[in-house]
Amino acid sequence: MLDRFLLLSGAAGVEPIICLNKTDLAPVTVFRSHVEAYKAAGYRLILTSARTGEGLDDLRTVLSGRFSVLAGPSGVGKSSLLNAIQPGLRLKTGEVSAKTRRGRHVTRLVELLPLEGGGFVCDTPGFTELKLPEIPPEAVAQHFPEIGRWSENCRFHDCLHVSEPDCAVQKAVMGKKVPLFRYRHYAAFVAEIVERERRKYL
Ligand SMILES: Nc1nc2c(ncn2[C@@H]2O[C@H](COP(=O)(O)OP(=O)(O)OP(=O)(O)O)[C@@H](O)[C@H]2O)c(=O)[nH]1
Ligand SMILES: [Mg+2]
Ligand SMILES: [Zn+2]
Repeated sequence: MLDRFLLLSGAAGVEPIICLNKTDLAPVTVFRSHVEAYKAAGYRLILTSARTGEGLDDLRTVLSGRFSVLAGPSGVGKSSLLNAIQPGLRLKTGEVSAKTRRGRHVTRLVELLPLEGGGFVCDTPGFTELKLPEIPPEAVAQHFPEIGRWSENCRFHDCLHVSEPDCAVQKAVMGKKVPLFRYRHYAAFVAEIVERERRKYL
């Protein structure tokens, strides 16, 4: 879901900032390698907990003086985070369902909220499904910075880095220079876009 979202924001020209919330619920060791992978790729990433207050100053700083949209699945704590950085907002929040372990779509509207530190932030309803952007499959790699940076050494300039010969990306993946989970998502998105294009002409 996150990698889908990063691809969408990249294609839309919106600067993504990753916010990993509820850090109080898991020991750092559980997410450290993912955090390192995204940071090494060049993404800005902040760790927060609306419960303990961790990272709230960072979040406030990141949001101040610009237009931002807080997006993510239902129940991750988007409204709770905004309440925590600015209690006057009094946004409604809700428990995650014990049965499905998902949020309950508490926020119903996209709201543009003025921030005390300047700027505006949109709280949004959690999404359940994300379509990939309307971009050609060759363009996906440029939105995966740690993958795209190898592609200039591929034999073919329109290499999709999936099964082509002399592919510098596939070599980098084998050499563990690209995190495998990111490459897998990259390859899945390319396949999904190729399939979507194919269906258009059926
Ligand atoms: N332990 C823990 N719980 C949190 C944290 N942030 C939010 N929660 C809880 O997670 C649940 C969902 O929070 P919300 O703020 O309603 O989530 P949301 O992302 O706005 O959800 P939607 O509006 O449905 O998209 C609530 O029970 C919050 O109290 C956190 O940092 N730690
Ligand atoms: Mg909400
Ligand atoms: Zn390649």
